[in-house]
Amino acid sequence: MAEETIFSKIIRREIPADILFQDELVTAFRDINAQAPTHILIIPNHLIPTANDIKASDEKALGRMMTVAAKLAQEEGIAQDGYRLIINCNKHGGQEVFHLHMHLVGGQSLGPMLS
Ligand code: IU
Repeated sequence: MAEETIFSKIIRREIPADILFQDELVTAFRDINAQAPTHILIIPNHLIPTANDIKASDEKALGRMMTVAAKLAQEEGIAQDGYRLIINCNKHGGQEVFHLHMHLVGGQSLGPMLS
């Protein structure tokens, strides 16, 4: 069994976070260390540690993450100009929290890559 992270506590609302969306599959909340005017994390409610651990049975939650990203981009007013969706994996990807999460980043021009 993989170790829970602080994100599980956010999902269960045991610690505060600025939650923008939650349903039975996913939770979305503002990143505490925003790198752009909009910086939201979208995560599955069940623990998937890294992209390496994704299984076919996770497809419904992963699909919902994409749908929620598109909805939140509209709500944030960044859809037209554009944004970036990022999933970091392990050391070379710069992953720090081992509960799979997708960053929705926008509200400014991001350049060729987010470092
Ligand atoms: P990474 O992809 O694992 O590097 O990103 C982790 C992100 O989680 C990072 O942007 C943190 O600012 C963010 N975060 C958060 O929003 N709330 C928390 O309690 C913790 C990390 I710990």
